[in-house]
Amino acid sequence: MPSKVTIIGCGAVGEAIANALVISDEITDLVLSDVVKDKLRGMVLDFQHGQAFHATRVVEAVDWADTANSDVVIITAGVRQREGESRRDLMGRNKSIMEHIVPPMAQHSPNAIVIVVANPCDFMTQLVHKMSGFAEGRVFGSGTFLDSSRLRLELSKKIGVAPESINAYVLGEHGDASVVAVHTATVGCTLLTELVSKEAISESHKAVIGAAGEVIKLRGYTATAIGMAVGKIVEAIVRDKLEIIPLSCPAKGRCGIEHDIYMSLPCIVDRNGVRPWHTVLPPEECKHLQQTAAIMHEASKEVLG
Ligand code: 6V0
Repeated sequence: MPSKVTIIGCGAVGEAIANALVISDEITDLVLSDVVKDKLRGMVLDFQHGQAFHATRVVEAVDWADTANSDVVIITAGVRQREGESRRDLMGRNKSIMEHIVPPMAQHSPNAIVIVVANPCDFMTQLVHKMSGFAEGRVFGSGTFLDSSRLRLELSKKIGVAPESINAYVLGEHGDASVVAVHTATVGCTLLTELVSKEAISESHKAVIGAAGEVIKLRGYTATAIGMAVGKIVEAIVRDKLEIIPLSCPAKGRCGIEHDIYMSLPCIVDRNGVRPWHTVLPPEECKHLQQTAAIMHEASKEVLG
């Protein structure tokens, strides 16, 4: 199936996603777009020089017309955290970048599925959805898919099994107020809570919350793992996989959440985008998500009014 993907914002994260997509060979056309044109041209040439090793045609977007009729648009344009900054600190700066991007993107690719990666991911996703006017399931954020991968890694170190064998979700905010779905997590067919203590899970969760900060302190930015995560989301779309992934989506009405906010909850992903996946959590975890939702709703007033 032909599939055209556009990445808007080709800094560290955009390039990591492009790499993941090209190596997976799942898409036919990849359009890279950025406001820094010389650097973009250099990146596109670098990808084209590897054209003999993969089937994806990589081109640069000279203008918005080059992005026209994309099946998937990935938005990573935006400033990133500096050491000590939280994701929410980026809110105002990245809102103005979205205001430049979303109207022409929506005009040129009215049927696209849009994946928002720019931070703060949940707030930017809600903003992009509102500005685009697209149907709900067609705009979502990468959310806590990456956080869940980080959690599986941390737990795998404690338990001594591969992260792939751990079915554990981080939900809620992609940020400091995330929530681990502890009671439904499994390792093989054993409940996680049978294998490790609540303290050990909470220690792993702490490591997840601190993970981005640790990488930023050491190398200045995070990009590689989010690149892989978004590559997997695109694969689930183009292969119509019906895969369940925690992604940033409208939360109102799920798990007792009453606020009109976006946060990560399990979604089912196919070629039409995402749909909520029936999720039953114990009351204390629902309560935790509801509390996070209330805090996020307050914070969202800065971008959503
Ligand atoms: P970067 O390397 O500074 O790249 C950002 C790119 O966006 C630059 O190349 C800019 O030129 C470009 N850009 C800015 N404005 C526009 C515009 N109007 N149109 C097109 N391009 C534009 O940052 P990096 O790639 O490291 O991070 C990008 C965003 O992703 C930041 O907001 C990060 O915080 C966020 N991340 C989100 C993650 C997640 O899990 N959701 C993970 C890592 C980073």
